[in-house]
Amino acid sequence: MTEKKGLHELYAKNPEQADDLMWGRKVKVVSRRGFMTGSGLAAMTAVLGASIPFARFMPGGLIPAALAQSEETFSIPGKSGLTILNDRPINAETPAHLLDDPVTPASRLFVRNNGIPPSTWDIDPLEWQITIEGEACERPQLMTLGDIQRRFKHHTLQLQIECGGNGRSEFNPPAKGNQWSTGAIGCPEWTGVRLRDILEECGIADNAVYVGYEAADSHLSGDPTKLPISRGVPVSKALENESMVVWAMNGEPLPELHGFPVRMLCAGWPASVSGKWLTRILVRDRVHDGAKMTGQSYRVPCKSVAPGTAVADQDMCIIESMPVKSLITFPKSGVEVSLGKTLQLRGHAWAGDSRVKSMTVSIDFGATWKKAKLKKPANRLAWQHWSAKVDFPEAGYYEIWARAEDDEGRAQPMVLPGWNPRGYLNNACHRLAVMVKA
Ligand SMILES: Nc1nc2c(c(=O)[nH]1)N[C@H]1C(S)=C(S)[C@@H](COP(=O)(O)O)O[C@H]1N2
Ligand SMILES: [Mo]
Repeated sequence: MTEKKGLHELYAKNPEQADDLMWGRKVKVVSRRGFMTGSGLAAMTAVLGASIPFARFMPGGLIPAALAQSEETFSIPGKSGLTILNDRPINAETPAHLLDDPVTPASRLFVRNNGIPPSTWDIDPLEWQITIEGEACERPQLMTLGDIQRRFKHHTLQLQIECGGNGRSEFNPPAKGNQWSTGAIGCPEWTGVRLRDILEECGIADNAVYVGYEAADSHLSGDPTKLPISRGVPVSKALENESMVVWAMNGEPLPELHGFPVRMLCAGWPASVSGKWLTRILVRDRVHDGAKMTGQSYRVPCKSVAPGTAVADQDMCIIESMPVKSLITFPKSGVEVSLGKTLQLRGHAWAGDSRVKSMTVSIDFGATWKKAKLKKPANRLAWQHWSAKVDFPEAGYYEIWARAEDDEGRAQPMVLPGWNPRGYLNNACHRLAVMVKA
């Protein structure tokens, strides 16, 4: 991650917590013996690029001087090149050119935490417990992750997750919250079971309306009676083939920051519905009213408003499907091209619950558009890859604009879409700067 200040703040506030976040599952090892051992040490060694002969004397919560004093880009183990937006809780996004992979590797997936993640270094993932209950659950049950893996059919799907606030930084007047630019999106491959299979086992009563989650992370205030986030989806979305309870990402156990050992995944909707560190599934007889379901969270004005308008809670509607959007992931913005050379472009496009029907690019600020090649998704709710070639008529500064259109004829706006108080759903065209040299 690129921000050094973030690292120091993180350690100043809570060194042991920082160790846990930075180096993984070792915090309990540190507090018992006071020194670095185990996988945390392995992570630190990997980052330093050398073994630490006296690691047994190295106190927990110490920022290695090589990192603390270096002016070089610092990276959290398991993450590469992300930009830190906040360090308590940890929020980090991925620059567009680092999202070029067809399937997003763990090292390049954005992190969005609303609270403090649980310490899961010493758990047996198969013994992790999830209760399924709620007013509209006919046979409440407790299942371990082991039970879930044994009892239900496994599925592997590539599914996009995008934070509802992705693109927030461009809104004016600005909206509070993490100032995401374009990097709170990714599309890894997930393995787990269908949420529907679990719900059917438990019995969904006729009066079921919503399926909510609760999780093991803790509230920033430290108040144990408060949850940082507990959201959900209508039953119809929960029952879709692609709504899953997953334990693996790209064939590996979920990384800790992404919900180890198990999370929900309801792709195409704000990723806040995809609860990490899942402990409870609630079949509700009403719209779920957990933390960040009510008020103005993950809601936009039901009717569009002028920028800066204050909107009453009862006039705010829950965000469902995310809008059509795309990214140019190659080349990196700011690229220099020699006049006469064709520039190859590529990226991804996605459209919430819908499919992307066409992809176009412009080199003249949207005056004319050229069709890009667009691939089919790996499966429903996976992003689609596109590519295009462009030529430039003369030397100078250009912008490439990329615009996707979904199968219901909705295209990305060229400028900012509807302003809303919390700054959600910015799906404006991605722009890339190009300098053409004679
Ligand atoms: N338990 C829990 N689940 C959570 C969150 C959280 O803070 N706690 N954040 C949500 C939000 S707002 C987003 S955008 C996604 C981010 O997923 P990622 O960190 O794996 O990229 O997780 C969602 N699930
Ligand atoms: Mo989010």
